Amino acid sequence: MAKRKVLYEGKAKTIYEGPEPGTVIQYFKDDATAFNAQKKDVIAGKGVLNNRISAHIMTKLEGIGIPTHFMRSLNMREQLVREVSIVPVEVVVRNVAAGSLCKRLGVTEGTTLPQPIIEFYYKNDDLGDPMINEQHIVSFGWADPYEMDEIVHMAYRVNDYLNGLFAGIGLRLIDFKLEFGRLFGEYGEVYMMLADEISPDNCRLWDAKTNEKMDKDRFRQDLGGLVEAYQAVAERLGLIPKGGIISGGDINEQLAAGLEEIENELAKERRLRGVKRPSPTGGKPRSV
Ligand code: ADP
Ligand code: AIR
Ligand code: ASP
Repeated sequence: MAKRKVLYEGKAKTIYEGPEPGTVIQYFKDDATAFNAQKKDVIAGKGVLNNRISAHIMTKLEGIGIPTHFMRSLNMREQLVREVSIVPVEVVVRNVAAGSLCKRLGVTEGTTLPQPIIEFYYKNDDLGDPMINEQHIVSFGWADPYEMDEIVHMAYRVNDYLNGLFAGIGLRLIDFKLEFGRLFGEYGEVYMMLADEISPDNCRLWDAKTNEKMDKDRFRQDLGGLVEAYQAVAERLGLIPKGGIISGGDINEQLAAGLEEIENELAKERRLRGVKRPSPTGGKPRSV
């Protein structure tokens, strides 16, 4: 097979040139990083689980009308996605206080927030992803007020939907991070869509009964058992058989490979729909 061109080597994923113009391949690595890559490790099987979980969640979100970059699963570690121009803003939605919110404001971890809180961070590793607000985003041209309206609207919808999805499998959605990207249409029109991944690498998920952490905090806080926790999430979502597909760092490749078809059956429908999407809302921009 011809060697594929690497377009971008990230901390947790590699982006390869896709088979057709306008597409790229997301390859999920086993690398885990935290605190702006000051802490690093390789955790066998993490990439396989995140690939599957993210494919599933993106498919579900498409199903409720949220445009996403996801097209279809290719194999255990890869998915075909639409190539987008990433908005350099990390959108964090919080339901319960944890992580940097607690550090910054002295709030006790686990405090339920009276309403979901949206935060923005400038996606820039050299600067350590500093927190920003909508005025920074608009002033520096990272997104315009109409796009911010769309982004905020989608972020709330994703939060509502995912809260229900996870509650249904005994998990509390504490917080999560989203990335959005622009797809340029034939006539210069712009479609804003959800990109990157949604997985326990960028969501905090606690067991509803025990409050056990089932996300990347297991790595950040040296709690151990990361793959077991991610497997339990995938298992509860019905994506892998009971007992899991990874044990002692070994991946049951045959079992893992056979699972792709589930997502792809759903993806067929999506391919028919193509990239044409309703044009962005023409509503008034939010005052910023
Ligand atoms: P990081 O850049 O923080 O190291 P990753 O290792 O997850 O993160 O790398 C994946 C990169 O690909 C991210 O920078 C993300 O913004 C970018 N990306 C995600 N989805 C798409 C897409 N559909 N098209 C182009 N780039 C994307
Ligand atoms: N996140 C933010 N930057 C990278 C990631 N993965 C996610 C975390 C957490 C949420 O955003 O995984 O779910 C908030 O992170 P923090 O560190 O600001 O509390
Ligand atoms: N992945 C990011 C990093 O490497 C942030 C994090 O998840 O903590 O720093």
